[in-house]
Amino acid sequence: MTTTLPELQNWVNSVARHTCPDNIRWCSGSDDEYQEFVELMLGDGTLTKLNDKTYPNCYLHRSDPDDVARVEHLTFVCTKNEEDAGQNNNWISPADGHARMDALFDGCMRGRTMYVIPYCMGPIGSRFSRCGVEITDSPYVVINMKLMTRMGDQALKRIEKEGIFVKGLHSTGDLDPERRFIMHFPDELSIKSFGSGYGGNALLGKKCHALRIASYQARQEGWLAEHMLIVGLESPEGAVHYIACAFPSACGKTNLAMLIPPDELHDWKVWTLGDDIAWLHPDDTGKLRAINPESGYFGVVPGTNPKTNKNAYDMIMHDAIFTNVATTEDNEPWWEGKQDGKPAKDWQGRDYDKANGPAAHPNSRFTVAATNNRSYSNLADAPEGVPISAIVFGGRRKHVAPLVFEAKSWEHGVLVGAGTASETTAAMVGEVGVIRRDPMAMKPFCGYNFADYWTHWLSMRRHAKHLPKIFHVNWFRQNDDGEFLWPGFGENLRVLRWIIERCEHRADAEETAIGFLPHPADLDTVGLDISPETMATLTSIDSAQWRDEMISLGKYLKSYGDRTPRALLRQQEIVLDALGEELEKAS
Ligand code: OXD
Ligand code: MN
Repeated sequence: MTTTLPELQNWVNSVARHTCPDNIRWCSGSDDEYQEFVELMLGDGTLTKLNDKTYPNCYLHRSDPDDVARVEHLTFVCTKNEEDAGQNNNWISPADGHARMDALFDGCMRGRTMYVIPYCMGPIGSRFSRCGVEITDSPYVVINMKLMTRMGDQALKRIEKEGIFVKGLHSTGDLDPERRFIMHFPDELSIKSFGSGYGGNALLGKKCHALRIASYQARQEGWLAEHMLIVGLESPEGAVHYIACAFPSACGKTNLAMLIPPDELHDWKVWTLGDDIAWLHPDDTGKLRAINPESGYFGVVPGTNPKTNKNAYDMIMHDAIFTNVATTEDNEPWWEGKQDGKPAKDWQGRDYDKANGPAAHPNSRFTVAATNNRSYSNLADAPEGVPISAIVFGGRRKHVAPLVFEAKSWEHGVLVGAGTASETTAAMVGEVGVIRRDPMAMKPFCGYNFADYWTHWLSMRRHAKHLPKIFHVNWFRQNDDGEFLWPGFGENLRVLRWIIERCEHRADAEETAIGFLPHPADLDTVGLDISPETMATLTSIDSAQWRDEMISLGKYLKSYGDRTPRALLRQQEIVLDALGEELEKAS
């Protein structure tokens, strides 16, 4: 198979001349092809079959021990002007970026097969979807892309019709961390990634295309490409609200997207549209509609069990790829928090020894098709997407941030999003548990200057008349003994219920300097073992702490210089003034 599109054919030819593969394989995306690549990898040991009785069609891949997470410090946005990439990105000029990458790619596929993967991010028939082609020398990438995107013949047809596609070039190289870079050329709609075979570094449709390149395009075209899950909540009366939630990596997006209602709310239904990325477009009526550009989940495995996420636990028991988990004596996958079985081999394939640390890598992952999920919504395939009632930001905060609050306006909500901060997790290379600002949970993924990004968010007012309400949640508040104050997981539906009832103007709240907070009685806590004192802590703020928070946010926003939108700084001043008044009244 080749293509009728000269631009694509010429690009493939020129990459082949440069990288010198032994073979070129155009991927059709068929099930037979998936099986063929699985067999190939079983043959060369890059995949092993897991227990076929208990985990049918499940496979384990062990990555290089130095290649286990996204590498933000090696990720670059190559805009013409450095300022356009912003201090939130590493920058190098397009010419230098290409030169550095081209030197790495020179002859790198000798002895290997080059796979050409046409893919579509979003439903094939949707005007909101965008296509790309990834060229890679990794069959592991091909089988993951098959689960994560609409890949193959149908995507190629669309690309040939449209003539526009993102060019993603990837090679695992020699996996030397010293020779590893991920570079984005947004003006050329192209990506070059070398030296890693892991997740977002290698599956170029995900973070590189659907967030970094797409956010850049979205700004030019008046829409938003965001690091958000999309979930539908159906009340017992049958009303469905869709909400989009932006939390940093490994902060529970997958769990929230497929939440199981607690017993007390058993007559509610939860529908999963997506667990990681949302593309939000204004529609003709002035509402924001969301599609999930992905068609699968690449989720963090540790902690998944029937209590935390039964839907995920069940969906990864068949037709799943595991990366860097441990295995049991019976060759089942095993991870910390599984609450069943025990490890025999660790994620590196060594006999398990506690002294070597966790059995499964903390950033070990599953890859599954979204249709494996019991709560999958068919609307994930709807070309027009779903209307969004609320946008929810959140982070992992031990202190300061209450359980939930509502922004007072869109502009204030943009400030709330820009102020998102969270403790770092194992999803990225670096220290874990340090608080860092992660505006809109897009710190690693915004493909241009954050200041321009906030301006763009504020400008959505011009593009959509009926914008959703904006909220902020924090499931991770702790007491002085380090215990979580809120039970989380399925119980989070109680908070989401308040959110949608606020959207319907049915729930009460108290206006404070930072936004509207529920009174404890506004949240349904029936059946929860939670004291009134704890509820009071979760639903109130410490004005002095918030004043510090706002001062530090103001400094952060101003660190982006003249480009920081005045309207955003104005919002920060309004909150700061209101906090000052609150403190004065209290003294
Ligand atoms: C992810 C991430 O893999 O955000 O989704 O790191
Ligand atoms: Mn993510």
